[in-house]
Amino acid sequence: MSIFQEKVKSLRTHHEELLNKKNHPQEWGNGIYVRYTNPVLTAEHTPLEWRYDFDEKDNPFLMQRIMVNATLNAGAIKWQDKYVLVVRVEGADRKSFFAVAESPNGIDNFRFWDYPVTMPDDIVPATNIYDMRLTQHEDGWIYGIFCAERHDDNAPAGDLSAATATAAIARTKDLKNWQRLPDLKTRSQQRNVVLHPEFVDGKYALYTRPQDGFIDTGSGGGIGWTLINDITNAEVCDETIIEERLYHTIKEVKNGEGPHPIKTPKGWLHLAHGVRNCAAGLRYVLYMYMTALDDPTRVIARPGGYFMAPEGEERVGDVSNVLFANGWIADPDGKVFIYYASSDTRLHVATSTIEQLVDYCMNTPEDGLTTSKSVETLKTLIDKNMKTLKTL
Ligand code: M1P
Repeated sequence: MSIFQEKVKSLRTHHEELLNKKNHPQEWGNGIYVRYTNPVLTAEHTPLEWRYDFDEKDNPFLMQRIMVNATLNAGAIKWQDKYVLVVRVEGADRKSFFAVAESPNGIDNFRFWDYPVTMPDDIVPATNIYDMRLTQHEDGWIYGIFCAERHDDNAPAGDLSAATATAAIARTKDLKNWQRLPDLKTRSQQRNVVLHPEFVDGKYALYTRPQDGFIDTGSGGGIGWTLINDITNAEVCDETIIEERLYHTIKEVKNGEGPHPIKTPKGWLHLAHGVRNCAAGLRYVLYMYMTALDDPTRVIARPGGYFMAPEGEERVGDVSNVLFANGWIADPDGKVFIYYASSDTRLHVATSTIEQLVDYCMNTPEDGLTTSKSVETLKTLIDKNMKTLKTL
C-alpha cells in the first residue's frame, strides 16, 4: 500500500469512528429535557468526498480541496422511519446550502446523503439560503420555507453588507427533488417564516417575523401570523403579531418561531428563539409558549424566561452565545427530539416528551416583568415548599 493509500485509509477510519460514535445523555439536567454529550453533526461529519480529491495524481498531499465551516440550524422530519435533518451547511466561502442527514435513532449515527440538495432558484436568484423549516402539510406536500438573502442594491454605493431577507418557499415529496415556488410577497423583510401544518379556515397559515432591516427588526418584529390564499403565489395581506417582543425579557430585541408547533391534546406547543443585547453582543436563547387548539393565534401559556440557553462549549463558536432551533421531531410515543445549533457552528440534540413540555409550559410562572414580581413568584414557591416539607 502506498503512503497516499495509507493516509486515505486512516482518514476514512478516523471519519467512520466519528460517525459511529455513541451519544450519551448528560447526567444532571433540569428535569425538563435531557442534553447529550456530543453534537450530532459538526463540519467534520460531512462526507470526505465533499472535501477531498482522492485522485493521487491531482492531490498528492491529500489536502482538503473544499473546506466546510459549520453545520447548523436544521429542519427536521421523521421520514420513512428515520430521523431526517435538512441541515444548513456552511462552506469556508461563507455560502450556506442544504444537505440531508439521517439517523436510525435521532441521537447519533447521523450520516449525510451523498449529494447536497440542489435547490432551484427563484426568478431573482439568491446569494445565500439558510434555516429551512420543514412542514409535512395536510395537502400532501412537504414544504421547506427558508431565508433567501440578496445584496440590497438600493444601499449606498460601496455598502457591501446591506442585504435583504425574504422567505423562500419550496416543496417536495421525497426530500430529493424540490419544486421552487415564488418567494413570499410581503411589505417588510422576513426571516423565520414557518408553515402551520394544517389548513386554517381553508387557507395556508404562516408564522412570520416582519423586520425593517436585515438584522434589525426595527419597528417590526414579534412572531406574526397570516393566512395565505394560494401557496403557489403566496402574499402577506393581513399580518397580526401573536407573540410580541418585550422590554427587559429574553426576547427584547427580536424573537422568531422555531419549527412548526406540535399539536397536543392541550394546545399547540411552540418552540421559538428570543434575542437580547448585552455588552458581549446579541444573546440568543430558546423559549416556549402554547396556543389554543381552536385558535392557533391565541396564546394560552407563556412560561417566563428561557427554556434553553447556551452552556459550556455551546457558548463559543462563529457567532458566540447563540442557541437556535428550527427542527424538532415528535414520535408517536410522545418522545420529542429537539435539534438545536450552538453559536452558529454545530448541531446538538436534546430529548423530552410532549407531556413534560406541556407541563413545563403550563406550570412555569410567567415573566412578571419586574424584579418585585420575580421575588414574589419565588417566595410563593418557597412558602409552598416550606408547607410541603413540614408534612413529610
Ligand atoms: O446568528 C444567530 C442567528 O441570526 C439570525 O436569526 P434572526 O433572524 O432571529 O436574527 C439568523 O441568521 C440565524 O441563521 C442565526 O443563527
